[in-house]
Amino acid sequence: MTKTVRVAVTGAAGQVTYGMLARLASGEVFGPETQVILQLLEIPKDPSRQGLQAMDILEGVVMELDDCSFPTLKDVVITDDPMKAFDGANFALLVGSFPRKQGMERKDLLDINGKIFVGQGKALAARAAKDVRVVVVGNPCNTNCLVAYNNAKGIPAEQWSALTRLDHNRARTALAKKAGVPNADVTRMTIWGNHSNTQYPDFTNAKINGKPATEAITDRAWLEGTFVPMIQKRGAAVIEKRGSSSAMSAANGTIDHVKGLVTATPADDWVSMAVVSKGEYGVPVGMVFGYPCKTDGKGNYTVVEGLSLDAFGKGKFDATLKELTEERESVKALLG
Ligand code: NAX
Repeated sequence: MTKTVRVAVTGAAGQVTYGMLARLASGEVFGPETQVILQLLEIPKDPSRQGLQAMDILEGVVMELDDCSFPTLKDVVITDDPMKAFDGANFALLVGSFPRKQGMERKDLLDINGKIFVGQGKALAARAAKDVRVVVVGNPCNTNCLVAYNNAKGIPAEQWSALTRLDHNRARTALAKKAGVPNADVTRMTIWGNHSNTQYPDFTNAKINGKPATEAITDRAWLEGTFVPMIQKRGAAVIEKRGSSSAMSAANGTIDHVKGLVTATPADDWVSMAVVSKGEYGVPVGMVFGYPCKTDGKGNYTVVEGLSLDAFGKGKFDATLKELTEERESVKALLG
């Protein structure tokens, strides 16, 4: 055991995190030679409230982590103080956020969550390790990432990302099923834009067995009229069946995202991540936008440039860009 990695996780008593923590601790992500310290953040206990609270649940989760007896898990810290949770963190997985409640406008959600991410951005800047990689999962994840990044002076843009990997995985499987091939045969999937129902899962640049996906799946009406809306609304479809939002698959997407950062992307493939734009594909500089990315295995990525979109794709791209522009406008006051 030569190396130690500190992984801060927020929303640590939640459903998504429950599917992630054992995998982070087990060596699956950081390897058998790396010791993991989990630094878990939850909201403070409310003494006026009766019954089980997030901190109680988190204590139970920590008992379970102990009971896994992972040789790679060095320590677990639980706290309600972001300064403590982010102290020396090499990775910060920001999963916790305020859920949308019935009757709430998207703007209200952006506002409540925006404030959480202002504080977490500042705490990350004050306490995280210089090499910290921040991954935002809590929704609306692109804009939460934008807010945190803008309030974390000193943490470079290249160290921030938000999760579109679950959408990527969903899209990949859907194309594989339609083409009747194993999931692994589908490569170069891209989720453009926002992790929301305006995202564009790009079938035009995807490959199946190294050839354009549109050669394996020639039913363009299915691709445009069924596949795209199915991926855009997949989260809602899971809620309808399961009664609660995607958790196992979201945890898996987050694990894939982090693995994607610590493992170089294969030469003939790329991954989907929402990252701080440098203006690629005409997106305003500084916007957190879903792109195809390649990673070097050392936490660094580059956006894959030079892809073209047809008229259908351009329309979808513009729609998701418009939504992110509006989201950015509505949190303008929080951008430091
Ligand atoms: P849960 O409600 O089960 O868990 C969220 C946890 O966050 C709760 O335990 C809550 O106490 C905690 N929390 C709230 N505010 C906090 C704060 N300021 N600091 C620390 N912890 C805080 O939700 P879950 O199903 O786990 O989903 C977590 C987040 O992931 C949600 O925002 C959800 O919308 C988002 N998702 C994002 C996905 C993506 O692909 N980007 C997909 C799945 C998931 O829906």
